[in-house]
Amino acid sequence: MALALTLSLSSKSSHPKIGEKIIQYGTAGFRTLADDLDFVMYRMGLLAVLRSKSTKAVIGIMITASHNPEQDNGVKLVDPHGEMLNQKWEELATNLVNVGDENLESVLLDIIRSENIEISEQGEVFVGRDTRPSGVPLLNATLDGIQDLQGESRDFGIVTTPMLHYFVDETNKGREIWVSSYFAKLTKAFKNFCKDISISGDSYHPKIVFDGANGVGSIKMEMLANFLGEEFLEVELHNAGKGALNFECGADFVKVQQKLPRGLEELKPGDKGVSVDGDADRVVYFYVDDNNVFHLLDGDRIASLVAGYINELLQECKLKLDLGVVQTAYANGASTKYITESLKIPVDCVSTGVKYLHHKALERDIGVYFEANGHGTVVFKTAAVELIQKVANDQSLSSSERKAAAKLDSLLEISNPTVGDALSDILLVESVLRSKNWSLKDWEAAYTDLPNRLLKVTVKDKNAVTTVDAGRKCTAPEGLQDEIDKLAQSYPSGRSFVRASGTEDAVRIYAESDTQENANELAAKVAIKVYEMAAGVGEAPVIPAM
Ligand code: G16
Repeated sequence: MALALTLSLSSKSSHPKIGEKIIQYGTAGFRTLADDLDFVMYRMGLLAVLRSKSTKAVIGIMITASHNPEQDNGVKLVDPHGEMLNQKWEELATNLVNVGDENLESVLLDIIRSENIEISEQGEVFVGRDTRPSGVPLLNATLDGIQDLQGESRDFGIVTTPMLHYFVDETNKGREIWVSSYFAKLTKAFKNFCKDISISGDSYHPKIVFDGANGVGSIKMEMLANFLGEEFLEVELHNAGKGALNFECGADFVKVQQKLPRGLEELKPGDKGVSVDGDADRVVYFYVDDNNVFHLLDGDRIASLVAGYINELLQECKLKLDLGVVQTAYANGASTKYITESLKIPVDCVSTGVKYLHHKALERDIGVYFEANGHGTVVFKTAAVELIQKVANDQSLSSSERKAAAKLDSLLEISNPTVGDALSDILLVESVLRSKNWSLKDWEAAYTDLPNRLLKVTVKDKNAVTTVDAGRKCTAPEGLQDEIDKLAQSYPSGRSFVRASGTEDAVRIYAESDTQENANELAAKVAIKVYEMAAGVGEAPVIPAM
């Protein structure tokens, strides 16, 4: 008879559960005040070892709260191909985190049994963290969890989230990795792409004015710039660590506030502004025109730029591959119209969260996915890349066909196929702009965004706000959707929806209309409805003066 399995968790008493509030594995893992996370990290260390044993592959743990304020922290688990954690395991994670200390062993044993895990199997976990000071104690809690189930760990220290995803994927593909191999891969592909393109005229400048959100993005961007050399891309670094993380800077601030980040107030007309978020998995571009008016080029713009260019290259090299774009409800209506009607590329709309976009995009030969907030990448099937490489090397084809295929091959090599990656996305955008000899103004000319506004409202319980249809229809509180519909219909080209954030304790409100004033007003009116019908807390939203 087999002996009953028992677990001895020697560090459990050092990481006691605190608080009674149920916490959920949200849009991108657990995220809350860093002070409340010690036991969560310990338990995620335990879970990651089980996931590793179950998949017989390396699993990643990224300690980050990304775009959230510095006092928050969080954890994102990375699956074997570098993708976000499998959804069934998200549920196991939520359950494991919410159970009392006295039941921890039995819940772990349930997972071992239900997932048929061979406990003697080796378990290996890669760990990385962003620059938050709370990252170090939380790392120690994570390592305790890994050790308590006899897992091996490899600590990469301060890295961007997409770097950790890349390391997990590469290792599981049997390739040796070290921190600089990431930069070497990106820069080699970018230099290859650039080799036959000469820069002339006044439109494209190989220079960016970079807002690092005072986080890991600035550290790694500096390294990338050193690898590249100024002739390929000059990087003027700002918000490189002296101020508070994400405070009035970074991609989320720039996208939501639609204004220049702190430290870049003096951006000159013609300069290319670029902001990343706290763990450098999102990026947005921006500039000011001669009248000092701010212009934003967000994730929707990146999707249309990159997908449009890939389409052109496919036509030039006469390859018929299935190319598609994936967006969410936050995508500007004008971008979706432009991609489907002008570029003639199919667009799918899925729920918010890179995990949903990524899997949808994988259904295509080449899938370009971006959330409006600047989170996205390009994914592709191995067979598609092999076909592209075959064309690039086929001497019987014309030189223009071969060149287009070689460019496409380099472009796909620049992209991070595991998850949205701000640094790789910057090189993707720079590749396309360089190839087209475009300024940001040229890029922006493709279509005109519908004016839009994002707001958030804090409510007593954000889970009381539920949605269906990729977050576009609100099912509770009862009657809220009817109110939103009535309001949206009363504005020209009005569109609005609300959903509970999966990363912050808030309900997000999105509104679009024909003018910025109307979009602002519609968003505020919907925010007031949310506040009234979903038990808002704090100050009530107000309608801005016109
Ligand atoms: C995470 C997710 C993104 C999502 C964002 C906001 O980004 O990875 O896919 O768009 O949260 O989600 P929510 O609206 O649910 O708060 P990050 O960069 O914060 O990790």
